[in-house]
Amino acid sequence: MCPINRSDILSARVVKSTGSWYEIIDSKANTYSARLRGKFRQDTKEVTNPIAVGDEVLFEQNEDGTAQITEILERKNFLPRKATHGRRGYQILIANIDYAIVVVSISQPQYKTGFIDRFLVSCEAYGIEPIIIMNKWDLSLQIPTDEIYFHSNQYEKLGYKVFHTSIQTPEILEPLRLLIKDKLSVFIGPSGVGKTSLLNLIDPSLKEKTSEISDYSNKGKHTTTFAKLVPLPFGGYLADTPGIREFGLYNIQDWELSLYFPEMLEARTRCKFSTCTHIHEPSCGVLELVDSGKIEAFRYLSYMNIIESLVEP
Ligand SMILES: Nc1nc2c(ncn2[C@@H]2O[C@H](COP(=O)(O)OP(=O)(O)OP(=O)(O)O)[C@@H](O)[C@H]2O)c(=O)[nH]1
Ligand SMILES: [Mg+2]
Ligand SMILES: [Zn+2]
Repeated sequence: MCPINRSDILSARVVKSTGSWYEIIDSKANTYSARLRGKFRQDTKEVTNPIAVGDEVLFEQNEDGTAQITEILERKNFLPRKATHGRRGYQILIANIDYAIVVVSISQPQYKTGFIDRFLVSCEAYGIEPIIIMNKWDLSLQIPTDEIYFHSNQYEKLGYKVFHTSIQTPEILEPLRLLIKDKLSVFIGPSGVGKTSLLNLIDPSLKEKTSEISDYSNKGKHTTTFAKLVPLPFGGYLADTPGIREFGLYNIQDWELSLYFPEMLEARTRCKFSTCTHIHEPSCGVLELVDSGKIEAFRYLSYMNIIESLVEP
């Protein structure tokens, strides 16, 4: 047997996954096509993909220039989503995220706070810092904006960063650029809101394909088909993801959900029952704040919708 020479073991970041092949980039910016070493064992059956985009891995080079992934380094966090094709368990959408950026548009299509709130809860639950981008701000001249400003202010009050952007005024992207420099960030949001357009503005060398919005439905067509990490020219990685409709919330009990609503954290300590779900229980600290208007009705509505969805058949 030949002993392993430590200098042969290299580390890299997984930037793309296409089934059994992975694209990995090492610290010297070399790109390799890599496969998982044959005897690689998966720890948990609940996860349908053993390696995810964003993973840091150790690899060995093959003579033909490809690579073999030998080990996955511990993940700092990851964003799961329900397994596709009727499979059980979940899929890791992306791992080791510094910022999960939810991109929505103020119009065409108009954002839903329910979507934003579900995203925020997922981030809180999985230890990921969320950021909100409200895009297509140029359209604010054509629509009433009171409610949009109201929501935007509420999210800021809760401690979330909110950016108002438009691809027509690229200079307003500068603070966002500074924030994501040297970080691993991911764009998540419904189809047609401008994720790929923003990505192309942040790194013009990309020229990723954007979609046309279908006029009649304002729903937007689906263009981006898989998550992929793009190295940024100023340092860091940014991932564009396909239009995502739902986030996974796994192993979360109903009474835990309020832990992921910052405005409920203090109030929930005043509930009579430690497993209070803040829906029908007597002497509930959260319901008191809902009644007095200190917890916004739209947030509580999201809370109730999410709690209902946690109850799996
Ligand atoms: N008015 C306006 N239109 C925008 C803006 N940003 C993007 N769009 C348009 O919105 C449409 C959809 O943009 P994309 O970047 O493809 O949207 P996406 O979020 O990547 O969509 P998927 O890849 O399907 O998830 C395109 O026609 C863009 O030109 C903006 O700030 N203002
Ligand atoms: Mg796209
Ligand atoms: Zn309660």
